[in-house]
Amino acid sequence: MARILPDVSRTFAEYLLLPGLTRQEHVPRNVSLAAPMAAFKRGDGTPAGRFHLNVPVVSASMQAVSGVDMATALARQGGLAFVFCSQSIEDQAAMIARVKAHKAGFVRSDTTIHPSSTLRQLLAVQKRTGHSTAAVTEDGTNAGKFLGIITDKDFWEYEDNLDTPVSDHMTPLEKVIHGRVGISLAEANRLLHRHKKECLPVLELDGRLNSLVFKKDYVDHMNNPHELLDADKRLAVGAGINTHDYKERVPALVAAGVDALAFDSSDGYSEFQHDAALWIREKYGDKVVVGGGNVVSAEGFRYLAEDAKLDFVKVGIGGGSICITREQKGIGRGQASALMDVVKARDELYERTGRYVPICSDGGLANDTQVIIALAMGADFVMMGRYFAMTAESPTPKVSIGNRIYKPYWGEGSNRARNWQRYSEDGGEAGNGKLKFEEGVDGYVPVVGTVPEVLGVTLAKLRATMCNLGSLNLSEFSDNATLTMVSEQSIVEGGTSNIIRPETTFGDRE
Ligand code: MZP
Repeated sequence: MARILPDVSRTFAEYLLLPGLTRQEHVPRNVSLAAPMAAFKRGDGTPAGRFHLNVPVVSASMQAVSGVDMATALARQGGLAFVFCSQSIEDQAAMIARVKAHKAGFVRSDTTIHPSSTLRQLLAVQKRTGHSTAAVTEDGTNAGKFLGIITDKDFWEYEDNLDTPVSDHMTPLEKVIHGRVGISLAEANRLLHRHKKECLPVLELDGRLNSLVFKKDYVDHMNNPHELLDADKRLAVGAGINTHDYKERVPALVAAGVDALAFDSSDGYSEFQHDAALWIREKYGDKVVVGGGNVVSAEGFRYLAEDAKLDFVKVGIGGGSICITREQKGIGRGQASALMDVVKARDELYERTGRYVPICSDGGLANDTQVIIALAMGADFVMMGRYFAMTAESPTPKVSIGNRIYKPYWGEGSNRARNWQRYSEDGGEAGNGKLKFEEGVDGYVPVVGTVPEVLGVTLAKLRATMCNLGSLNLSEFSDNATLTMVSEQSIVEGGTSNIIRPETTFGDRE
């Protein structure tokens, strides 16, 4: 006979936190939002493990969410994007490589030109790369003998003869302030500062170009102190993967420099995911972080965390804003109930074996409060789709509808995404390329700002709540958390009452 769980499926909106004692030291500037993302053994280095996020937020592996701009913007804030896998292996690996090209400090020049090329040709290269500074080398490659530098300030596109050679306009080597290979980043930045320059070429001993150091990267770094970088000071990036083509996809992503992988599946409690996870672990050991899911039960978590040896496990089925899995297939569980069950299983696994496997609450987070509640309930970090689809950095075009600006947002299980792999673990029915039924819908979300703007607000609220609970880090936060269930009437009481709000009157609130 079927087993019926005694508890009702609960959502985040049904809970509130009770404040704890706030001491003098509990102020936002003292709060750390670092969150573990890779499994670690008790006593292994820092509690954050071998790979950690600087803020507990990642973006969903979805076509309408995580492209190159999102990955760059989010890593700069300390989080991580999972570049979508519902595209060819080559295209996904190229996106990863583009994010990794953003190296803080020494960068390989991607805008290089031959001295006899014309200004017109230079403009075409600058347009393609989006960079205004070009290194001029003897053979036109980024490792050729360095001859000089040319930027958009060296000529006027509408005044100068665009058929004249670059060599007529460039600043030649003898006038270029440059460094030699081996110079430290601090010294390179000092040279830029002292000589009031924007770019410092670093040359090999034989005069070939090694790399460039830019003032704007230094400024960027100072403005983004939480930037998530790899050991080579490149921005960190994640990628979604599936259980069908992982033997080809994962090697391409690892070669492109990916830091973390996550199986993108609505139901990850499967032998397909288990076998794929072990294959990756066997081949790459601890070199790359591998997460999986999604699950909604302690059993599902234990299977992926213990048997499949995954680094983190995503929790949530059917809660996503564009998701109709629960309606279509009758599977799923309230996000809060699923999370609490899995948190218990994670803590029990840690007690029993000393292995800590972080969990990610994925989908259905409708506002900042719910992000805070999920972290208080014990999620190590959260994954969001809609939240990021609404930002300037999501890969979709803006659309004007009525008097507002929107962006399209669609599920990976929708016909539009045609992501048949994700919704057919056995490669059967839907695996023939035709979706028999959809698990996701296609819609629009309002544009609300840039990633730094919206995330800045969410994290400010999170830090403030952590202080209310007397916590300086996320693990203290969930240890200190006392939650209460709320009645419908107390939710009404928590909103504004008996006043007129101009936004409501003018009808421009959601
Ligand atoms: P949300 O943040 O938009 O509410 O939810 C995003 C999450 O929904 C994703 O991380 C993924 O787990 C899930 N998702 C993506 N596509 C679908 C679908 O088409 C879906 N059903 O459920």
